[in-house]
Amino acid sequence: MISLDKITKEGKALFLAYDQGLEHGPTDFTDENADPAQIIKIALYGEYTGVIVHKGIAEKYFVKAPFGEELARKTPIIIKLNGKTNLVTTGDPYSPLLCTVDEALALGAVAVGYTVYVGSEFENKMTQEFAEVVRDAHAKNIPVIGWMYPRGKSVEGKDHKEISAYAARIGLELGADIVKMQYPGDLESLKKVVEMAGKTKVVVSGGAKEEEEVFLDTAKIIMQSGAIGMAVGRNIWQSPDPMALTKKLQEIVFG
Ligand code: FBP
Repeated sequence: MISLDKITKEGKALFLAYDQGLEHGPTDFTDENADPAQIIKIALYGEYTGVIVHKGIAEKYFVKAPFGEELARKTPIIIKLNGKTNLVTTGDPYSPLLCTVDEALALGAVAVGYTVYVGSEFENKMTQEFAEVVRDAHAKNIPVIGWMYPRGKSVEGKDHKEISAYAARIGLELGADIVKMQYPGDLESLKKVVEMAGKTKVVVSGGAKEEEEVFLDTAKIIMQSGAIGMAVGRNIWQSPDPMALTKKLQEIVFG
């Protein structure tokens, strides 16, 4: 078994996701959060168990950290190995591999991530790349987090609650150590996701910004499901007070 010690605390995980600059672009950002250095500060002082970035940010803001490499590196870095923009809106999604496990390791990553769009016509290509990432990372004792997101024409209009459980299972079958899942909408469906993931741990993404109370209520449900935590981005760094919200979330996740 690959150890998750470097990206968990007492078996629980709270990751700060900041790969949206590639995935969504400037529409997600304000003056307060467009600067990656601000996000690193939230991750560091908020004691996140990992911060998720693409290689460019890892290189320019961690290796050459604006406020000291040593300090920045105290937050475990999880490098997202594949990604795509949202500018191409035709056809099914494919997220190409953009960074190797070795490159990620050289940039200080302690874990790597990869998105599989389950149900996409390019699913086979992504499961194959994912399998290669798992092979490579596990040979180097690095945990792999699979973003297992149902997406594409074949799954449009279908019951995503069930497909999410299938997607989590695919993560287990392919060797993911953690699967990062979107909240399927209710506790029972999420429990099914956790059950299907088996010994692969589950973290749940935050999604688009919501009212703080709604977001925290969902976090409580997530922690009742057997998931080990959350990988949240916009709900934190788009908050008017990311540190105060982080504190509330810490209490829910780590109890
Ligand atoms: P959020 O908490 O901001 O939703 O981040 C989670 C995440 O999975 C990111 O890692 C990723 O960039 C984004 O959501 C993908 O969003 P989309 O649903 O648009 O593909």
